[in-house]
Amino acid sequence: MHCKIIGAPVEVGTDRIGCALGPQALRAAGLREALEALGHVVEDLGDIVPDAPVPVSHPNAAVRHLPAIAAWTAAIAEASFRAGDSGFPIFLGGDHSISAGTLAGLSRRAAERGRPLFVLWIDAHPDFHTLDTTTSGNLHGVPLAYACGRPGFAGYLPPVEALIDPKRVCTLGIRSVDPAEQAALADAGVMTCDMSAIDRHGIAVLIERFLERARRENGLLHVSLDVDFLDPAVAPAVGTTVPGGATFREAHLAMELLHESNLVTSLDIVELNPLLDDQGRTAALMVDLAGSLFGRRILGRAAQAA
Ligand SMILES: [Mn+2]
Repeated sequence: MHCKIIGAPVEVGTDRIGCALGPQALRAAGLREALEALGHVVEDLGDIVPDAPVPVSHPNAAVRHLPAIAAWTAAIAEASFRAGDSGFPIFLGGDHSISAGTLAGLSRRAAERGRPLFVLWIDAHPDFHTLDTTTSGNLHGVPLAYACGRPGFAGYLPPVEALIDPKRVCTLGIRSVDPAEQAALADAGVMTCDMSAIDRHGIAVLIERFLERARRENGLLHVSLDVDFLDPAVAPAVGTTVPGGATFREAHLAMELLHESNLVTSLDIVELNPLLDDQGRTAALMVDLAGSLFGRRILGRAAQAA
C-alpha cells in the first residue's frame, strides 16, 4: 500500500486549544514507522494550509469560527480530492471539522471514479448537526450532516460537488446524541450503531453487516475515527470525553475486521488533543489502531486458530 499522510491542524471547530497539535503528536508517536514496519510505502505530504478566511456570519449567533472553518473545508476538500487519485490517504486532525473537507473531496473523487463512497463514522457523537440546529456552535459537530447534504449549509460552507448518500453511512459507537440530530439521522436513513447495539450484538456483527453492503455495491470506504469512540479510561486525550466508550479490544477488533475486508480506501484520525494526553499514551494508542487497520496481527496469520 502507498500511504499518504496529510496533516490538517484544525482546532477552531472546538471550544479549546490543543487539537492543532494532533498531526505532530501522531507523527511523533511513530505513525510512519508503524506503517513502514508493516511493509507499506509512506509519503508524508505535510500539513494543509488554508487560504485567508472570508468574513461571513450566520443567523444562529451560537455558530463559532465559521469563516475559518469555511476556509479549512475548501482547502482540505481540494487536498483530499487530489490525494484520492491513488494510494491510501490518511488525514491527521485536527478536530472532526476536518471531515467536512475530507468527505467532500473524497466523494467528489469517488464520483469521478464511478464508485459509491461509503462512510464508517466511528465516534461517540454522530456530528449530524446543521448550522441551524447546533447549540454549542462548535462546528466539529456538523461535518457529516454537511457532506450528506442536510439543509442550511449553502452560502456558508463550500458547496459539496458530490453529496454522500446518508444510506451509505454507518455511525458506530454513538452514545451522545442531541434530539435534533436524532430526528435528522432517522430522517436521512443513516445506519446507527450505538454503544448499546455494540453491547448487545458485539462490534464484529455490526461492522460485518455494513461491510457487506459496501462490498455488494463495489464501494470505496472511508473510515473517520474520532478518539472519543474509545472509553476515556484508555484514551484520555480528547476534549469531548463521554463515559461508556469502546474498549481497547473492541477498537482493535474493529480495525482488524476493516483490514481483512480490503474495502477501506482512506482514513481520518481526529480529535486527538495532545495537551490532554497522559504521557503520549493516547497518541500511541491511535498509532497502534492504525497499525491494526493496516494489517498488524497479534500472531502471524498462519499461527492463528481458524
Ligand atoms: Mn466526532
